[in-house]
Amino acid sequence: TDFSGSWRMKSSENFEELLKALGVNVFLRKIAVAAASRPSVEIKQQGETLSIQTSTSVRTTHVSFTVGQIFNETTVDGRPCTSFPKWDTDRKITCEQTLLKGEGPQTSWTRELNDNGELVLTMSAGDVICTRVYERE
Ligand code: R12
Repeated sequence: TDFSGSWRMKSSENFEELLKALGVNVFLRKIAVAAASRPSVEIKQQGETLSIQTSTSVRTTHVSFTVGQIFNETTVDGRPCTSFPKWDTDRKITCEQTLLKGEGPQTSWTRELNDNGELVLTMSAGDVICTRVYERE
């Protein structure tokens, strides 16, 4: 599996509900939802190591990790966490997050290359699941 490439989002479900579940206030939610409607995602993969840059007008994140190894990132609402990415199948990575401090719902994400060559990102907070589908640019 090679996630490498430039990706454009084609659909998003439940992103605002996800932020709500994380306790993000309505003001920041509206700004985040607007910004996150047109993200640009750049992935570089070499073997089991991925580098993912996600850019929006209000926030750009960059993570680099090796599947099977714990790394530091932030939750989608910006709280520092440790993350443990694993292969779920040979085309899907599941990553459980643990907050460094404070309380909050359990969060995780998954990234999968589906049969149509699309990248499917899910982000969960408690029982709320946001699904975002990307196609190659
Ligand atoms: C908060 C502050 C900001 C945001 C939130 C809380 C905005 C977050 C954004 C996230 C985008 C995620 C994407 C994910 C993906 C684009 C814009 C929520 C700036 O306190 O598709 O991979 C300051």
